[in-house]
Amino acid sequence: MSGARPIIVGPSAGPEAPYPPQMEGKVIHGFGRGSKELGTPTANLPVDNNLTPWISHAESGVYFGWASLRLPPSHPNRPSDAATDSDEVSTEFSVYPMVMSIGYNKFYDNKARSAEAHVLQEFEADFYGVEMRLLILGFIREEKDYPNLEALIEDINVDCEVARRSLDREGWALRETGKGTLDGSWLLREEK
Ligand code: ADP
Ligand code: RBF
Ligand code: MG
Repeated sequence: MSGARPIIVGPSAGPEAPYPPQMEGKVIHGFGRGSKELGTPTANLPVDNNLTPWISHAESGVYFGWASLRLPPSHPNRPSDAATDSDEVSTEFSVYPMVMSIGYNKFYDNKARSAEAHVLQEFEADFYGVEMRLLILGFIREEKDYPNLEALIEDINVDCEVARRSLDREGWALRETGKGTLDGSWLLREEK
């Protein structure tokens, strides 16, 4: 047992320095270990120390924040009012809460660092290759090793709940959604 964990993290007024770092890229295939079967699929982004210098010295662990996806018109979960250009390319990002893991997946003893985000929303289809942006607002816990898969899943489920509750406060909401004060304009910017 890992003992009781806080159900909310970060000050209620909103994220504190050094947050928010950000990263973006096209969703790649991960290790295919079936996080989806565990109930928490994770959209993996390439880790590039040149594009995101902060990541090389970020603590390995679980982070949370807002994600945006530029879902193509063919994707079943694309908002119906989203615009497309003449080539049927999506020009709009949609925003979702997310929880993510940055690290070596101690449980699996990976040699390369990975960054993978579980978007807190159900999707009816995969979105490999889609552009994803992550605005990282806070740290939940350090990366751990586990005696078994069930213990890892249990902690991941708590992480999702902590992320949801922590983001569900005015100081952590995005101005763009009309609910908060945080600047999330980068998540929606339309440059290609
Ligand atoms: P992989 O090892 O290739 O990353 P996963 O089992 O982690 O495989 O599944 C990840 C894929 O599942 C993502 O790339 C995305 O296309 C899809 N997916 C569906 N729902 C979600 C979600 N809520 N959050 C993240 N990815 C999701
Ligand atoms: N892997 C670990 O080895 N240790 C962890 O503490 C850990 N925490 C995670 C927390 C969250 C919210 C998520 C989405 C993943 C986490 N992982 C962790 C990564 C997990 O091992 C990985 O998603 C699966 O191995 C599939 O690649
Ligand atoms: Mg994954």
